[in-house]
Amino acid sequence: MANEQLLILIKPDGIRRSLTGNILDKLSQLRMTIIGAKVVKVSRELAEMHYYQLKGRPFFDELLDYIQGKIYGESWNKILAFVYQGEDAISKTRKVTGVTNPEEADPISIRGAYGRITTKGVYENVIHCSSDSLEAEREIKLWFKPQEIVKDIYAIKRIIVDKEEKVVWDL
Ligand code: IDP
Ligand code: MG
Repeated sequence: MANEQLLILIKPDGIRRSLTGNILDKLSQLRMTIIGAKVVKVSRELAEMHYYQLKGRPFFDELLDYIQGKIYGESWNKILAFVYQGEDAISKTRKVTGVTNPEEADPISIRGAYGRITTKGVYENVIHCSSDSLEAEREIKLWFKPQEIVKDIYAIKRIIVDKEEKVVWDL
């Protein structure tokens, strides 16, 4: 079994419907540890980079509006971002999360219990989690700076910007 880390996002619908506690409770059953956590206002640029593989799909623009909370109004542009670590963390989290389509997800999974499809066809599936370790690395480096994570998980480098030293991911 591998010790893995992954990115987990509680999407704007999860926050709006006050599901944070319920979701974290289900995740805590997996005995992973949190090594990074923050609230993020999602820019269009960040949304596009996060979902770059889905560019060109018919639901892409709606997906960007959804992950930025725009479909609920400007004040709902916030998500909670976590880096979790644990043995086989990715497959365990994917299982408790459930499949992408909330109507097809196991009813006791997070998406099955709390997700829905809106009348406009948006999958409100309340949570994102990385699907494999390569995706996890790309996503964690996109959402978090090295100093926002309490463990050394990927290589870093020190650079000088405006005469000040900065620690960044060594991509
Ligand atoms: P995942 O979140 O289960 O890994 P992906 O295929 O990576 O699923 O898709 C990313 C996100 O894009 C989904 O969580 C969902 O929000 C949205 N999405 C994917 N497929 C569809 C679709 O067919 N209709 C509407 N939204 C979709
Ligand atoms: Mg995915």
